[in-house]
Amino acid sequence: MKVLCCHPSGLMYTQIFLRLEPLGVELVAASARRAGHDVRILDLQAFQHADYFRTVDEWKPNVIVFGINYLANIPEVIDLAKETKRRLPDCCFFVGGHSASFTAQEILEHAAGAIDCVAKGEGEEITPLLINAADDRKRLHSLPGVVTRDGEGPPPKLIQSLDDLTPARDLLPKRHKYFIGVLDPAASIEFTRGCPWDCVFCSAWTFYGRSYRKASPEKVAEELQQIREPGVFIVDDVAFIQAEHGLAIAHEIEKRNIRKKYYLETRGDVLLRNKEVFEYWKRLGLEYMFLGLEALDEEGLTLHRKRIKLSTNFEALEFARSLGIRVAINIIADPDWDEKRFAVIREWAMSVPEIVSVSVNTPYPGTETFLTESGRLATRDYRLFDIQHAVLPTKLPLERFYQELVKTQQVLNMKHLGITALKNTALIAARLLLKGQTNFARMLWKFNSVYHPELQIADHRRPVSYEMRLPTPPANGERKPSDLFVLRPEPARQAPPPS
Ligand code: B12
Ligand code: SF4
Repeated sequence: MKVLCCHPSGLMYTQIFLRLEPLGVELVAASARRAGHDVRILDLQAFQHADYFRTVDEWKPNVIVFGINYLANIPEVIDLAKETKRRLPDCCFFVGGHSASFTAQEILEHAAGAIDCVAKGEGEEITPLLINAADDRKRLHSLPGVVTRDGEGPPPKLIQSLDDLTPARDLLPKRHKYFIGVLDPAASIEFTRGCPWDCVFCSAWTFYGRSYRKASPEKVAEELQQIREPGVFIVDDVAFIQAEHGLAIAHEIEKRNIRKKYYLETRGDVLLRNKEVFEYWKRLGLEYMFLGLEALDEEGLTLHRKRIKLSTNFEALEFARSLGIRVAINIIADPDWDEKRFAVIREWAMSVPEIVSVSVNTPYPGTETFLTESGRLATRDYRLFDIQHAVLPTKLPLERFYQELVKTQQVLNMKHLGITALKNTALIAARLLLKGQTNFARMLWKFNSVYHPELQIADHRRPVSYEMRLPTPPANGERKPSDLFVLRPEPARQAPPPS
């Protein structure tokens, strides 16, 4: 069978700061290829819709799979499915991925028959079974995790091992398009899957049922050895939770003399607990680190259930500085912030050397806040659920809120493009341009054309074709966090609760 594996377009964030290879779609493609199919990948972060339809018209795939990790991409994929079925009525159109798993029923309803099924959970083992059922679509909803308009199969299962499959990086065209800041070009890699914490605004832990799994250090090192890009983005939610795993990977890398520059995301408490791991990784090429600080007060941290003290976060920043690692941090802006609150954040952010970004508190399906806050939603337009728009009522008039938000983002962006920074930045940009890498240089002057209060407001005024479904109250009136889980590991595979 001819199988086309796709990732939808990039959101606001990817137009400026980074664009990364779609690892999940590459794994799905690898499993289809291993099953003997003729597979192509098309990533709409790097291609246009016109390219997609050209492939559909000319290559005529039997099966198209889309990975939807981001809610904001749901309307785009539904519209693509409808047009695909108009051009190629016999083709099977399957959808999976993080956000699709939390919204399977409603996606199928909106698509009105254009999407044959949504597969919840991990794609590696289910994909070949989906493709096999393409000739007899009535069988689809008997498969684990698969939802069709006719019914739903048994619950999805965790895959046996993270070592079993390598992402089909070789099938991804235009690899030079993927970058994060000065790591241009950059590939991505996964060391572990899942997160043992349970922050109320996050769906990473609910998707994996609070499980935590590791790839073997040998497999990781083998993959790194095959990666051609000099920069590597480690996609783990929280890197190096278990020191021995981080150290074992580091040993393998050193043994094989692999030289790369790395970016990772972790938590302040993990950084402080496993200092030796981060020191080792600094020596191996760890350049950038993202710390999800989220709030600058104890009350905010408690509300987000970050399970960390403010003082720990600040101590972690000190430690990262002492290592000479460039740190990016995120603060969650609440829709009830006023001018004063934004000003406090700007002042603080200007006083620290880190790269600070601000996102907007967004309750989305799969999170606990979606259950508690969705009654207050000011919009149910999926496209606005990208944590850059306000979907809850703002205390300030919406225009004022966006003016403050964008002003804050602008100030923080300029902070890194100040005179000295600009000089260094220009040198880096020139070096990359000489190598033919233009992503970083382009990003430098694009900010104002993407982040603008009027553009944000205009996004709210677009006609809405598909509206997000609100959660239904539980049958017995009681809700447990595990009701949110997509994957439900046996207790033995669940991660121990964080201390
Ligand atoms: C790496 C990452 C990124 C990377 C992007 C990677 C990429 N190009 O896809 C970067 C840093 C760019 C990023 C940015 C953003 N991210 Co992000 N990101 C992640 C993260 C940490 C891991 C994703 C990943 O690569 N995992 C590893 C791969 C192997 O897994 P996977 O992609 O999920 O694929 C598996 C399954 O989903 C499934 N699958 C996937 N596709 C398909 C298709 C079919 C047919 C089937 C059957 C199965 C299937 O099988 C795969 C293998 O098991 C997740 C959290 C998480 N743990 O999932 C958040 C997450 C997906 N991101 C999130 C958010 C909010 C964002 C941003 C909007 C943030 C922002 N500041 O703007 C932006 C949007 C960027 C955009 N796409 O335009 C949210 C999603 C929220 C939502 N519901 O929409 C998540 C869940 C994090 C969270 N805290 O809740 N992100
Ligand atoms: S620690 Fe990070 S990945 Fe884990 S639940 Fe909290 S925000 Fe999500």
